[in-house]
Amino acid sequence: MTASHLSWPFFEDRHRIWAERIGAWAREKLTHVDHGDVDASCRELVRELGRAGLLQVTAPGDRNEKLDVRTLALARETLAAHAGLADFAFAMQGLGAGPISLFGTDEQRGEWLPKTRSGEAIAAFALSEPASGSDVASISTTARCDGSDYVLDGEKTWISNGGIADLYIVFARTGEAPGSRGLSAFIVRGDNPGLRIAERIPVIAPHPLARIRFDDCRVPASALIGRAGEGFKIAMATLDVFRTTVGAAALGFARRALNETLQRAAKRDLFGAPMSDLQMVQGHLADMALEVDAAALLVYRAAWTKDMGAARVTREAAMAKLYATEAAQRVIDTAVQLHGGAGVVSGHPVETLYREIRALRIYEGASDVQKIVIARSVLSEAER
Ligand code: COS
Repeated sequence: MTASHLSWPFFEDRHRIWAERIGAWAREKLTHVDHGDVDASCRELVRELGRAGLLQVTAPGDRNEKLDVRTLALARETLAAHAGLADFAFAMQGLGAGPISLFGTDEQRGEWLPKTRSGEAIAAFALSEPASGSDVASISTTARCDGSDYVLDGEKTWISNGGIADLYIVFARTGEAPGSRGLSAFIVRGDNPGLRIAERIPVIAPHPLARIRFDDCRVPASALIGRAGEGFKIAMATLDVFRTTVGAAALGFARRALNETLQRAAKRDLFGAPMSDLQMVQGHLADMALEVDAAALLVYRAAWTKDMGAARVTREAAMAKLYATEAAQRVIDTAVQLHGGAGVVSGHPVETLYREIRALRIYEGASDVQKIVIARSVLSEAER
């Protein structure tokens, strides 16, 4: 697979070394990922990634270090190109631990980050609810202050790693003010009494996913991340960092689809010549390559901007995620088309990609939400 983008000015030598390291690991370890028992596969992938030291980058080692978004994005792009489940396992360690690594106290960081970075603990980010996915401000799970504890009641759904996570970051209403200003973030242990997996949810690209109930779920006040009432901003700022990396995973899927298609176009004869001689096929290949490069530019622009110290990358991250995921869907659909019947056979790489890409246009902010974010940003700039 081409790696020419690594010579772009967004990257430093350490990124090129990192891309080579994670690429070598993926080529060796991801030849076959079992999707029969995704819980077992995910646990094994987290353990293996941890053992190889590759999860160290998912959270900073100490308070003075920062998450490097380019490093995360390169990892997701590479892992996704090999196996969607490996990308998922890596990504969730970062997103799940994100509120702790970005806003946690020294005690919270010390207790959890060494474990998420070594693969010893699996992390989950519990924000969405049956009645509020896109509209975060309307969350109805409550956290009531009771002495020196908080008591959580309510339901979360579409929670990745639900059922296998050792820690859940749970966003709940503490009621300091209506709407977005009355939410808080909590660390809840997977075995905390009152936390129950209500339903495991099977999806088109299998990975651990669940609906979770909280009934009289009591956590100590030390489980609160940041201050009470700051939950919405903690969720949004965490998503600002990790949304770019969703774009990176989509980019990895798209690159793989393009690569599979280039190989097929060169090898398969059609009307007495290689498929790649047909101008109609060339037109498709040109569109695919263009969309891959455009997605890469937006993804690494957003990652670089954050790494350079920008306080907010809300717009850049939204653009990266929106464009890269939508473009990858088009690229993969074309790949399936150019593979003909082979493209829809279960287990074929492009058939797998076709299922893998779909959720990325929905999770961590659906494409429609990204458009709202981008429009608000350009409108507020125009008003200034
Ligand atoms: N970083 C820090 N603060 C942010 C922020 C960000 N990225 N985005 C918004 N805020 C702040 C705002 O500045 C505002 O602060 P003040 O109250 O002090 O003015 C507050 O948060 C509320 O912001 P806003 O009015 O924009 O909130 P809305 O309820 O209108 O919601 C959207 C905004 C729709 C963009 C938001 O709910 C969203 O991103 N939804 C999708 C969530 C998602 O990704 N869900 C999938 C589940 S996660 S897998």
